[in-house]
Amino acid sequence: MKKSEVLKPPSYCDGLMEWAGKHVLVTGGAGFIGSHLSAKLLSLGASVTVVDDLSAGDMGRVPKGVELIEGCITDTSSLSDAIQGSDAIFHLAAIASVPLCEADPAWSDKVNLQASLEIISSANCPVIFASSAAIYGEPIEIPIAENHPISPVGYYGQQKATIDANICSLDSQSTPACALRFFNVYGEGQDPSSQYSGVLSIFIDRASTGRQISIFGDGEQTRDFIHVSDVVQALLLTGNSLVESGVSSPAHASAFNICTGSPVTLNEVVSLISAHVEEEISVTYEDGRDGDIKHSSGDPTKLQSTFDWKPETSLSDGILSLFG
Ligand code: UD2
Repeated sequence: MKKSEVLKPPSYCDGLMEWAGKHVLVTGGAGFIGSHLSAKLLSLGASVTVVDDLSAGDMGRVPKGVELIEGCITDTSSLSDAIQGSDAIFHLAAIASVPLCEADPAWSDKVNLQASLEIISSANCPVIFASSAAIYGEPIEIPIAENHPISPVGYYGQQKATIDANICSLDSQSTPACALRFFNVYGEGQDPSSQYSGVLSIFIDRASTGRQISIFGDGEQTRDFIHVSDVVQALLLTGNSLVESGVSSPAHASAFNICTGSPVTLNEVVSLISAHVEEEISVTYEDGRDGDIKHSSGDPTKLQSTFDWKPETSLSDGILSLFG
């Protein structure tokens, strides 16, 4: 099959039935996205192993029935059995906090860069890598398509960009792999406790407990919020294609934006949230955050046209579910 041909998921079970009986390794599986993915894989009949050092993940989020290897991905020797015994690896583990990477670039280099390279090179099964919209930096064109220049600001984005580029340059002799460039992922289980948590989880947590919301800047910055269930679906569709077709998959050596293409401003987010709280939300406007990108809006066409994926959860439904 040529890369340009549309790959429709089988109609019998939204393209996901193939996971039954497969051994799947999820790095970072105790984290926000990884725990949703692990639960879904388990429900599809996969045998799931999670590796997580619980530095940001939470053991309580690892679903029952999943094997947990508690340790850091930098300890690749103790991971080798899990890597070699897998039919697919979803590599989500990372120091996901931009400021933490800035504070300790040597450590984030080890975790986000060196360990990722090691996992990809030692795997003998497909690897689906969690890349990030951070690799684009301040966009020069909106919406951002995958061929937008790569110009990350800071270590986190640079490290993600290096792995992403490494995957995109793989050839037909290499491990099947793809990079999914996540935009602003939100949903149940996202920790609101730090100022660098996802803005939606912070705003909902504060608004629902009658506390003030701080907007950094004028609130007119835009973000492309994507619900975690749509992210999981994208991971499974691309992973499934790599497992089925290996290096012939249209996902191999390719990167895909994971976004909705429908950005909203933070002021609009506050207005959507206000529909679910009785009292008026108290909002203060503070200085903009250093290094903040003004507009972030992705173009999801490539994933849509290659895998017939589309985001199913609108922002208003996603926010509603967080109040449920
Ligand atoms: C996201 C990713 C980050 C990196 C970056 C790349 C998250 C949580 N972070 O950062 O890892 O990939 O994209 O561009 O997905 N804000 C407020 N008030 C608050 C908290 C945030 O106004 O209490 C603003 C913040 O200044 C920013 C917007 O909300 O303008 C979104 O902030 P974020 O931290 O949720 O995500 P972002 O896009 O900065």
